[in-house]
Amino acid sequence: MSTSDLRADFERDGFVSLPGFLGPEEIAEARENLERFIRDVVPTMSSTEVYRENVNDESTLKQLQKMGEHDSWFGELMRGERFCGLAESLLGEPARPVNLQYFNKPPGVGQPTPPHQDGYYFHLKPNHAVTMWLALEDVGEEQGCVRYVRGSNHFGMRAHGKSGTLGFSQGILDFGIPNDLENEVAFPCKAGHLIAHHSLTIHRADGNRTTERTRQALGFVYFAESCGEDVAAKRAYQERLDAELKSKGAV
Ligand SMILES: O=C(O)CCC(=O)C(=O)O
Repeated sequence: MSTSDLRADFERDGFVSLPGFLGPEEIAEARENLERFIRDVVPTMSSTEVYRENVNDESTLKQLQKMGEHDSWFGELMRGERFCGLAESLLGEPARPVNLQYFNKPPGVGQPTPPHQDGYYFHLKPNHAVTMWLALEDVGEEQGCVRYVRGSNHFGMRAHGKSGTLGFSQGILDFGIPNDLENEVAFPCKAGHLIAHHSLTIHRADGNRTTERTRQALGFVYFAESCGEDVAAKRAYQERLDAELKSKGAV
């Protein structure tokens, strides 16, 4: 698909889907580096950047933040032409790499991702950013694949409130109305499949209903260069959240 067709789809639907964006050898390399990162880098990270479903059980690792800042291999992946170039094509302007995250739903305990818009967390004006989600393994509906509400990027920011979900603290309070579920599209992905959504696109995922399969992915976040970021509001929000999680013993 040409870059202009891709961008037109992104603007119309609020998302695009690129099966086979990375090949099997590239995914194997990413998984090797992830293993190394979890073994060598995670022990050096702050507890507020490492989320586990059960704080005392390493096998329940669900989310990592800022991987590109902690490790040069992931830093280069996030800043490199392959991903950053795609972000710029989708946004229609130069883009700033902001975060590289790991998303897992461990078997048996992986919780649903509440419906949300990433822009609610980003504090941008205008809200023009993209998140790309790369499947590191085959992810079916039963493991909790990502679901996008088609066209929801055209209707601004919905009201969010506390979701009670570690890693996705805010969710859309009135999800379901008027046509959220009718317009929802599920994205089961094979390893290497990349899906990408705008910061105003509503999305969610079910929990992992399997007892033996993980649900591993990487999330790449890019802000359009023209966006202003309310850094003070973002920092204040993050500090409140970290304090709350620490006081509950969740991190
Ligand atoms: O992996 C998930 O369940 C959700 C990921 C997500 O919300 C995102 O990439 O913005």
